[in-house]
Amino acid sequence: MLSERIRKLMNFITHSTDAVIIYTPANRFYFTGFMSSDGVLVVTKNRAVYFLDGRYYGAAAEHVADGIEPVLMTKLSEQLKHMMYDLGAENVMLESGITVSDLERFGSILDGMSVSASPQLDAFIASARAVKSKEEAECIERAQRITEKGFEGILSFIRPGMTEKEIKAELEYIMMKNGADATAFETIAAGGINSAVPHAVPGDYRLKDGDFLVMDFAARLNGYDSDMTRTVCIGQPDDEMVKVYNTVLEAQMEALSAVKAGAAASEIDAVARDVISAAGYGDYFTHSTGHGVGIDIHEAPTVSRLSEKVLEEGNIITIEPGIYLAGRFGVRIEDMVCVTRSGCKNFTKADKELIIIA
Ligand SMILES: [Mn+2]
Repeated sequence: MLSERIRKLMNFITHSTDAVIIYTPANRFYFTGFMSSDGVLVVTKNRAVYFLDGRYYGAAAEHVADGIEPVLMTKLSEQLKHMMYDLGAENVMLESGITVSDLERFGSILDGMSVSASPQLDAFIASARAVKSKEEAECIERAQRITEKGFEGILSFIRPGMTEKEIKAELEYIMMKNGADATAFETIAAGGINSAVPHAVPGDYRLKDGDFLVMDFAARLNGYDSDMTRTVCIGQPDDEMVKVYNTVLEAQMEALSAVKAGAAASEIDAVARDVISAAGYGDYFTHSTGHGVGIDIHEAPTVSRLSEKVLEEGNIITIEPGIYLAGRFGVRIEDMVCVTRSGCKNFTKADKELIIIA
């Protein structure tokens, strides 16, 4: 029995080309269910052959998805050439995410065939990956539970005088201790004026009273990411900080309540943006409202002004508006939700009222 993912890919091939080579790690994992640093998955109209080196070949035999034939990679160039010549392949597609040098390498191995990087293949895979299975959604939700243990733990750890790097280290330590395989990305802990930089890198800045602290962090579990951002205040915020915080929160809640299957992603972005613009901060919401999350931390669908996607049941997306006042402070609040027919299931349970660290 062929796995559903491979079957859909074969169907795509039947309508488009003779064979595809899946080479990027995230897509290899998606189609094979097996994580490895190297490997070449070749899929034709009726076969899925996974070339793996000696480090992975043995384990792959037990763990790859149904219908995939693991083959020990001895001399890939010869093995691949033979397979394609036997097939009589003329057109071979690769993902456009591969490097130019890899494209050239496969092109020279398959001399005489048309070997091209295909945006259509990428679009097909991105759409497939954007709709999560029940198992994938459960895994992402479990990763999010670990992420939130990190948040609970960090709240009793933060003190004025600590550096952003200390906050980052502790957050990651708590997530790892609670079962994370890794962090999904480099943790952001941005205090004071650094909170106004959306992708700040934690440094030696020491938190002081009156600072916002933006923390964007996440656990990875079994190959899947989670994602979350909270902004807390060290000591008492001033009136404008409270206004900005509540504006971001309102934008986030409004956008969340607009999420459902059939809604345009651009419309969700507009809901958040309108709340922020109405409060006078439209120019300071400088990124998109959200993104899909899965094997990659940023994947389809993008929740932005320019997105042409319509949300589908099973999409897992973030809703994370922010306001960034350069040289002063910034606020971002991010939840991760699974799109349902009538709305969404919010995987993020942590409180969103402004938390003051006394
Ligand atoms: Mn995010």
